[in-house]
Amino acid sequence: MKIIDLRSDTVSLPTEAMRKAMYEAELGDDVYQEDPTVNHLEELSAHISGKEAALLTPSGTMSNLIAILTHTQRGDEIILGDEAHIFWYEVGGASAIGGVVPHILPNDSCGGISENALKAAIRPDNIHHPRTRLLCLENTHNRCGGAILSREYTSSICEIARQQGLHIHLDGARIFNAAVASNMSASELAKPCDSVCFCLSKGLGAPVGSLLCGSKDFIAKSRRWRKMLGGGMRQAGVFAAAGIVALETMIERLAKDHANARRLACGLESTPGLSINPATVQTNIVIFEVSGNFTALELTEKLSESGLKVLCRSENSLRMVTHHMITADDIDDALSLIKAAVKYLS
Ligand code: TLP
Repeated sequence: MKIIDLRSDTVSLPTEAMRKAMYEAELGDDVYQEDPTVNHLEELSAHISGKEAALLTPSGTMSNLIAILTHTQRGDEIILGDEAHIFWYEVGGASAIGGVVPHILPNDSCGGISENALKAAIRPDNIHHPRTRLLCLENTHNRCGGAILSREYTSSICEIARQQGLHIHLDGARIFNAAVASNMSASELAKPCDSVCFCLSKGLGAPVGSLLCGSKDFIAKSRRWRKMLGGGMRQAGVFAAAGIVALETMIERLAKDHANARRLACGLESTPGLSINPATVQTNIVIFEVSGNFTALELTEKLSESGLKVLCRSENSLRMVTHHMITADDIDDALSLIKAAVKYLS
């Protein structure tokens, strides 16, 4: 049976060029900063993100945690959206390990936080309050359906945060999707932020890795946190080599994933029993709702039996994510399977 896996872009496998680069990679001990391939990837990443330096970590989760640890002290407060990945899916590490207080503000459907809500949330200097220290943003925004934070929005919200002495971290796990879709460089989108991390192992198709980018001083401190968390790796050049190929060859093609996501959304819109507004699909994430007589879990299970893997988000909502292993024909096949499953369940 043909399997079409749309649960996430994290399921995408490395390309032939990546596998070859991994095999041939020049290696050393990266804890001594002697792995030439890691060093090259970090230099390239600093350049692409427009920051002074970069640090390779095993995952987006570790990059976000290290950023929070480096920007804050125990007892500080961080501000983030109520749909933020850091809030939902990172095991509460910021609180458990960093000892920070999350102050959650409502995300709008575009992944933003209102400027007035931010102004009201930043605490005055008072012995009773935690110190508000960090604003965390996310671009593209996962739980807001891959929405893009525009450069204008990011600049203006960061301006408010900065005036109040906050640092700003951008979870840019999918920043290149935002960059390609808005025809702008990742460095422009990340410019107003002190730090940004991006992932190699999502839409870019590499097997492992995330890069945390910021000033030289920030990255030097982050390197110590990475070691403490057990993220100091030895011959990490084995997978950094794939990351270099990812940055050199897999960014521009993300436009195809976005076109496939729109194709999927349009097909879903015309399926009775499902609801989605295709105009909200800006990048490679497609979130839709079931409005019929069945639950999202029932649809997920039915689709899985026919070889289509999707993610069940809640009782009535599902997610699909396009990536480099998914073609337009796969999208058409997926739509046929969905229409058949919906008919069966209705
Ligand atoms: N997101 C994963 C799951 O954790 C939900 C996915 O399948 O989308 N920031 C954002 C915005 C992310 O979407 C993710 C992964 C991460 C951070 C964490 O990255 P990893 O999985 O490398 O720790």
